[in-house]
Amino acid sequence: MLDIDPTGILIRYNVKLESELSTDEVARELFPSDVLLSNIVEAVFEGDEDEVIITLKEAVKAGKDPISLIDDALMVGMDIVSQLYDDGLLFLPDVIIASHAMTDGIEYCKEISGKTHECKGTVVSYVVEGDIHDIGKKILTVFLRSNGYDVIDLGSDVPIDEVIIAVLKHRPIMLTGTSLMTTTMYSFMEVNNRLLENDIRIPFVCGGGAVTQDFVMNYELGIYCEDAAMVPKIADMIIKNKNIDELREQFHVH
Ligand code: B12
Repeated sequence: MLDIDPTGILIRYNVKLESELSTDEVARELFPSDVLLSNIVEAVFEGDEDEVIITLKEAVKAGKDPISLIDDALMVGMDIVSQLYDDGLLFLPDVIIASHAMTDGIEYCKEISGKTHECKGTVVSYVVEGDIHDIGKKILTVFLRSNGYDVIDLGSDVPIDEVIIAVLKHRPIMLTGTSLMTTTMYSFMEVNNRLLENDIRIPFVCGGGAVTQDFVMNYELGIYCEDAAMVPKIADMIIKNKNIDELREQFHVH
């Protein structure tokens, strides 16, 4: 018989056992100090769709801007879930439930934002084929719409042909693409080439977890941006006739 202490093996493979705090306690340490925001964050963390709307309503009633709540609360909640998932403290079903609560929250904020509907320009947005991660893209469309842009949202897992057809049909000022998986992001290059074949030279703004600036620099129309909240600012520059080189100069990290 080998003299092995089994508790040592369990500790190596069970992250929970390594932490003195429970998962809830770890999460709570990451909640914001503002009670109104913290309540929303908690509701996303718990994946409680009803509570997300209740807490959002309370925050808006207290004077918080619904669009800011996306960044300041809903995304904070989802980031905590992502972090704890990456750390092995939460599991895929927890992430799915939280993402549904987050999506309901985004829809609510969009509905009640009541921001201007002047149309500054049309944008086509999509998530690459094979990829269903659409929360970032949903946030992006809310930011663009609340800044006066019409968004043709093609959804997620969108084949290249559909993207090209939509661009030819709607003639947007820019195209945005989201990819969260290293396996799916390569289709951005194909979209870039198909746009050029059709003589369409619009900025193709790409982002999402898997995407990097170095990768996006490989294709002619590509503009990289880490944060969805920056995309309306890019659009504002496009309608001021900034070209792709100027946009890269302004928005890329040098
Ligand atoms: C939520 C989530 C899911 C949910 C998706 C729900 C949904 N409707 O989106 C579910 C549970 C369904 C899921 C499934 C899977 N997932 Co998942 N998922 C995540 C998780 C935990 C969080 C992603 C998220 O929504 N974050 C919150 C949003 C707000 O962030 P975001 O999308 O990154 O968007 C921000 C920026 O990237 C940016 N942005 C986004 N889009 C754009 C676009 C533009 C133009 C710009 C400028 C900016 C921008 O702005 C946003 C904020 O400002 C990540 C882990 C992580 N840490 O990211 C894994 C992760 C993305 N998933 C992963 C994997 C592997 C999968 C699965 C294959 C798991 C499986 N074994 O089945 C499947 C894939 C199914 C498929 N075919 O797509 C991997 C991808 C690994 C890789 N690099 O390739 C990750 C990184 C987890 C990991 N560490 O392994 N997932």
